[in-house]
Amino acid sequence: KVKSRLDGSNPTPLYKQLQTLIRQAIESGAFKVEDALPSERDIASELEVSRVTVRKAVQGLVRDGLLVQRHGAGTFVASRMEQPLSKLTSFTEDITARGMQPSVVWVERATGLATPEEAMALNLSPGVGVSRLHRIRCADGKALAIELATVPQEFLPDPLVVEDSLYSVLDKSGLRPLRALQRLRAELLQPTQADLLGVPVGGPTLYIERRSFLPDMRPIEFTRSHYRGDSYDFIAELYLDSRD
Ligand code: 16G
Repeated sequence: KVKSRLDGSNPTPLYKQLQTLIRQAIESGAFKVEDALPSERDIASELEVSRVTVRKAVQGLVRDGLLVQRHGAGTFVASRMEQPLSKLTSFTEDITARGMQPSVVWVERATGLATPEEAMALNLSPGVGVSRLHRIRCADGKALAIELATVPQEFLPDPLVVEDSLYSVLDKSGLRPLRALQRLRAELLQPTQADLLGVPVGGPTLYIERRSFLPDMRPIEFTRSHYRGDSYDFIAELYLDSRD
């Protein structure tokens, strides 16, 4: 029984122990996406802890994006984001399409000289000027990804003109990417990244690299992103090759 697993003599605060229990219940599938959590009062009496403890635990998990609170309805297990892999859309478009509010926290917005990796990815000579946009991408205030976009300075002379959406700025100059190559791999969050996303160090992340091209095939963007592994599902539709 759950009760025996909250331990007042344990140096870990009770609300943290409760958070661990709820996380485990979600991970094990005992609580599923969109399931309602029992009421604060029921959890408190079931586990013999104060309602203050329950509230504190729940509030922390809401901040982490694991639970959502709906006024008058209660607390629910948050659904994960589903992101199609085959559409060349921008973060701003993806989030807006879900009825959420995108926002940006800037880490850095500056020009510099292309690193060997960037030069290779963008097919530039090493040392050519680039604009870099390093930012945290959020939806309804929750940090979902860290993104470092590198664009040849030729196409984006002043990175400060990008206030929220890179693609809308490029679009206005007739530079909307038409095609992209994307690579995904699993990584563990490093301390700085975990800090920026506000999640525990060593948590899962999907590292995504996107190279985008203009209609004339010139590379326009090399973007390295870390998406929260606990919040994102990337989905794709597959077809059998036609064999005629
Ligand atoms: C997405 C793209 C990123 C692009 C950004 C533009 C992935 C993995 N990455 O985050 O390459 O730079 O959208 O979004 O999908 P924005 O127009 O909102 O700045």
